[in-house]
Amino acid sequence: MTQEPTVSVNDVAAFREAVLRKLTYSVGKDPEHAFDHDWFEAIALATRDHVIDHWMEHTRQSYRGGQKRVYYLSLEFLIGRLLIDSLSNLGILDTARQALAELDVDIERIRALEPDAALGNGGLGRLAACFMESMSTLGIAAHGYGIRYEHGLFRQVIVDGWQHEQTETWLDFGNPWEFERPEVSYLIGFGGHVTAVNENGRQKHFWHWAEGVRSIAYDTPIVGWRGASVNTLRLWRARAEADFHLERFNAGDHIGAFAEGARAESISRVLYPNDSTEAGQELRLRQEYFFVAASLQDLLRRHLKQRGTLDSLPQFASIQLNDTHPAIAVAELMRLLVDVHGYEWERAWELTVGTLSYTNHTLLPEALETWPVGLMERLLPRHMQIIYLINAHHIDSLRARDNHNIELLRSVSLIEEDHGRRVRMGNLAFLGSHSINGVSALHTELMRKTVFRDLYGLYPERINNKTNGITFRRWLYQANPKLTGLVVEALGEAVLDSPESLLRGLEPFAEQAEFRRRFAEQRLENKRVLARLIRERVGVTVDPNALFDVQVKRIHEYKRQLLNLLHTVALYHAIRNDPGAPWVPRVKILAGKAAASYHQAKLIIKLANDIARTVNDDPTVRGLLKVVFLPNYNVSLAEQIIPAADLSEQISTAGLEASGTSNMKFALNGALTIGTLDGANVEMSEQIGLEHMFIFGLTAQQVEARKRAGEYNAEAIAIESPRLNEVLEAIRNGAFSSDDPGRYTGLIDGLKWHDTFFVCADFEAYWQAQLEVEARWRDPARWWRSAVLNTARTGWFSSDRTIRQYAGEIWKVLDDK
Ligand code: 26V
Repeated sequence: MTQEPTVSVNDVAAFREAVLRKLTYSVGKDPEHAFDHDWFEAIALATRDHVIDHWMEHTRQSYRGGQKRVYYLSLEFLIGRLLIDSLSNLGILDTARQALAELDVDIERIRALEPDAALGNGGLGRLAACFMESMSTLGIAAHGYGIRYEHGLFRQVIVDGWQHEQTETWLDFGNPWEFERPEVSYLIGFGGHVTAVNENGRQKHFWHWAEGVRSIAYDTPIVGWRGASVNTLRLWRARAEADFHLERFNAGDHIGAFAEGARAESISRVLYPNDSTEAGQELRLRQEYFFVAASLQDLLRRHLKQRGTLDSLPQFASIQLNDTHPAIAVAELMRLLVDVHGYEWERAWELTVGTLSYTNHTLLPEALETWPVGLMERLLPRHMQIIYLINAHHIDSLRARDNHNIELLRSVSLIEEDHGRRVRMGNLAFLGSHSINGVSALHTELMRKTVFRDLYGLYPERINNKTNGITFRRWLYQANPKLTGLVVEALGEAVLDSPESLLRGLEPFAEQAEFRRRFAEQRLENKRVLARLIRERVGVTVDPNALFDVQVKRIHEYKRQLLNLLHTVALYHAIRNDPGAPWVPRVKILAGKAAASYHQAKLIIKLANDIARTVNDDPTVRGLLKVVFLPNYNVSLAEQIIPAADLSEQISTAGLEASGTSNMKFALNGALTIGTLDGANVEMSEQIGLEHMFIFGLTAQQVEARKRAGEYNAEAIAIESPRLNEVLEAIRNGAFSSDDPGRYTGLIDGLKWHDTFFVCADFEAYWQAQLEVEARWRDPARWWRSAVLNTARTGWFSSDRTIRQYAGEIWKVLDDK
């Protein structure tokens, strides 16, 4: 094998040659006959070579240095595209751009060819991806562990206004970033039974599982900023132990011979929606156990190889559980320590709790995972025994503390007795972890008061807050090169390395008219690009000078896209009633996917599209209001929308959005937020200043008080507000659905009878806040001053800050980070 020369940062010729070599020898094409996709592959492979150099060096270093390792266990990693990310973090984006230009290849066209790695649903998965990048940037020795889904989150197509789901096939052309590691493979058991034997006076348990599934590792290197270090994201694929049953095949059962294999491999076939209550139960549990078991075996093997004993596990390994999806790790680690490595129960428990920590990402009761005891017993019989034993120790220790409060015992138990017996994964994760964190100050406070109130009473020192963050490399430098250029021009290159502290330096520029003009100008250019995309994708022409009012996120009732739509209709009515008034031209942009089984969310998408059609076609509106629903929201689309937004909609019912992370992305890019005091919006308002945001509506406390009082009557509110009433009646009576006038009767009646998410309660306040938005927009000096200050004051929301806090306070790695 020939050693290929590596390219230094400015070596355009070397990069060009490297790409040509990859095109010829790895892709097998000559430049004249290469398709764009061939170029993509050649460029990705040439880029990957650089990554590998850093990767190997870093891996060697971390072994040599004996650093403590962090393991981030997550069922989701919403990575998006990696080409520009890698080039940019390696510092060779300009080099590559120039080299490709010399080859007559437009990097922007090639960039768009890369499929999104959509191995996540939304914020939770994207957070995991941002964290991976920050851990590499900070030089923390970390491994991400998850599943290499063949099909990521579905592709959303809109037909006649309705969402349809198509399978996502991101691997169709292969994946140039990953390395298959067939030699890194574990056999994962399911089902069967447990026997116990007495060995030297000690019970030893043997799990005779009935079905074995092979896990195969696929590694993707994740490069930090300026190539600081490179960590590994290890994703597992499920493979049948034997391809097919030869005897059955020979006996003529040509389909049945493959059935078992198909069942095994279905584990890594498709990502589950995280926001649907109707998820197929058994396969999901199999996914959870599969990736946890493979990951734990892998990391214990690494630890043993390096340290020779598991006694030092908590000292040299930290395992972060991303929500309860990997919570079975508590029982699996106990099983490995006790049954396989021969530890005494108490010692194993110490090691387990010392190593594991857990992040909670939602308080919604319907989202808290529980598994039927019967299913657990059938699929993971030994784990069920272990869970019972953990529970028994736990309850005994409470009784020993003289606690006989039945209500308390019931609430902190691992087993829920009320709705058929179920295992509570949240309680299991809590008990088995030394740290439990929420993802914003408000969310953590509510965690202490609600879901974990009683466990918090028992272990108050365990709960802590780690407010989410975002990686600025992707969400500012790569997504918004124009704004980045302006910021660098103002503050110097150093701001790219330390935006957390240096971005604040932008504050004085907010007072300069010339800077504000240029700030507005870069936004306008981004808006022109988005306007073109909108025309291409949905055939709607929008004016880039209009206010771009954006709500992009998963469609869920608690996120209240409906409130946004009610405002849209109210504005539409107001314009129609007084077409000559000096209206602020506005484009409402919405995007987001609904879980396939979530009918109400799908109906909201249909309503958005119905409203869009009616408003956009209405000549009396004269383009003052346009409504756009952009299909198939994903990371790449977010990267195009967010830098072009003027107004960011963060309008969840207070108390229900754990943090939100798009709120941070918008503010960093200089959009102003209209939002409730929910999740991280609260801390954003502390950093940015209330006067540079549009905060409205009930607080979490007020929502709670109203719920408790039980006297909230949405219909009465609607009757008192002629504006709201008119909107509701119009939608209800088919003003936007003449083809099916009854389409929204149920939706609107439902809102009046049990407005679970307080849409009507917040409507007037929202309308007023939107009036303030318009007033500010009419005064460009004020608007752009606020916009600049939003960018200047969002530094704290860097995921580097978040990761530094995890590293210092939970993982205890590298105190100097
Ligand atoms: C799950 C479910 C399942 C049942 C139906 C309703 C429902 C609603 C939401 C979810 C998602 C749970 C976990 C999650 O994705 N949380 C998100 O995590 C982000 C990163 O911490 C955070 O910014 C978001 O606020 C939070 O919703």
